[in-house]
Amino acid sequence: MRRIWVVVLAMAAWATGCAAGDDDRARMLSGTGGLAGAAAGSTGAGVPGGGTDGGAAGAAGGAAGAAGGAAGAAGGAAGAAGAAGTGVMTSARGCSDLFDPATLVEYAFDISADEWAKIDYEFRNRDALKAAGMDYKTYHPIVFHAGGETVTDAMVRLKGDSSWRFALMDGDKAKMQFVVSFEEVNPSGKFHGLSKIVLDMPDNDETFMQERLGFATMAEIFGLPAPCANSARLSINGQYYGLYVNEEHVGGGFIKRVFPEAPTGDLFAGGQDPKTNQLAPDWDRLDAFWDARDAAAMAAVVDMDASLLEWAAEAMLNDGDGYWGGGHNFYLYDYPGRGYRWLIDDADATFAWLDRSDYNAIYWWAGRGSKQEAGQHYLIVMTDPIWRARYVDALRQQLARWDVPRLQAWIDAWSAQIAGAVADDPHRLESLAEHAEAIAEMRQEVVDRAAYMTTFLACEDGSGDAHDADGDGYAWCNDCDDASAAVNPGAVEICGNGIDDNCNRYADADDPAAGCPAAPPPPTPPPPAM
Ligand SMILES: [Ca+2]
Ligand SMILES: [Ca+2]
Ligand SMILES: [Ca+2]
Ligand SMILES: [Ca+2]
Repeated sequence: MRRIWVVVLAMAAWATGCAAGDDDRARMLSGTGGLAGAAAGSTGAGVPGGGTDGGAAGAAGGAAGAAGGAAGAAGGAAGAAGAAGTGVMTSARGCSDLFDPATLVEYAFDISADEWAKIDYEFRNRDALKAAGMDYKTYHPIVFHAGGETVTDAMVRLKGDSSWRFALMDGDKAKMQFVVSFEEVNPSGKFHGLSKIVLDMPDNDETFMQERLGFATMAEIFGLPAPCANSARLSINGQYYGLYVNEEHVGGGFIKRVFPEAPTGDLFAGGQDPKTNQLAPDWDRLDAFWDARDAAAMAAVVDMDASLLEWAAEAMLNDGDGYWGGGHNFYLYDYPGRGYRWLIDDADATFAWLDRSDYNAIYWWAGRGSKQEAGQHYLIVMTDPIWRARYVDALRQQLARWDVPRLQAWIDAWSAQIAGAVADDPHRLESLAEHAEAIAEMRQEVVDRAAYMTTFLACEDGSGDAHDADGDGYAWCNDCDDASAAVNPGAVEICGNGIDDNCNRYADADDPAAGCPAAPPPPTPPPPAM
């Protein structure tokens, strides 16, 4: 139930943009939290044994402890990284052994009271710092432990965006999310082959593994690039702080792993912020990407086939907060010789997160009550008959890859693996009964989303139910509102009726193709009394 609450909050936050209300601001500025405490060395005891994932990485188990050894040579010198072994790579996907799915990783930070106070201040005053133009994600020194290994020159910073804002509403359950870096002090520093580790856990993931399952599905079910991930318990100054999805950072190292044959292209977060070739990305090419207004212009710079398979995979995940279902949260990689392709960014709003398995695979916004945008390039494809048909074909290909037993085996193994860490998590918001219910819903969604997509595709090719309830000539699968004959993808946008008449996500003046006059600006409020 709380998930619905969060969706409502998300809509409210979207509607007000970055301008938090006074109440929000006051709350976010309130005090600093506890936890400074003793700087004792730590790492919790016992690593609960993991189930197997049934996937390729199972063989990795046990390799981590061996550090040093033969594999260490592969990574070269890792600077002042203490006793850590480096360069250990396992799994068919080339994931670091730190992401072995059969292991529940144990991390610990030792951080001084002074540095903890600073990071806590940043956490609680994010919006104020941002508004003042100050960096609210600065790095702080820690001593980092992973199992029995120690890194003395690691740094940590906060991470998150909307998930951070929501966490601030959680009172003493507010959980920080982190990026751990091994390359701030020593630019070539690495730990188990990684320059950074991301610890992700938004407060609306009652399963504690949406992102982990989403990334694994993208990579191992669909064969698409996605960060390696498993789960990790984090202790801070000797106290258990919480459970996270332990995941690979997306940057140059990620690109080298997923595209070893073509690692030199530009990578942009959100299609804007360069993450590789940062000094000299091809801005002209990126301009051509954003200037595209039709499929021909788009296809001139985009790897269309790879991109459609990515979107179709996100549609299978029922991703409520990615590119397919929200127009944002994506990486764009300019694959040399093939063009831009979308890559998944976060996957923590997937599977049963939306509480409904039957959101339309094309008109995902229909009935969702969401303010999420539809992407410019997505709409180009969906309004072009040829490319739209190829997107539907991509859906067919991805549905054929869906593997219910394998996905459910992952859910079963991983939920058992993390059960103790969930129960003990001092920042857990939901009850254990709610957690169990969310896991059950996730398990069921694996079945239900595939069933929906099967029905959808049978409507698309006319082999199944293709009813047209409103009789406007567009079957339910091709109609954003099958209860209104005036609304369909062949209609003309009517200005001023508040309705997206032509099914391109935007109504009236918000529809760039409609030419409607802009709505008058809201009246200016009177100046405050002096
Ligand atoms: Ca219809
Ligand atoms: Ca209709
Ligand atoms: Ca309209
Ligand atoms: Ca419209």
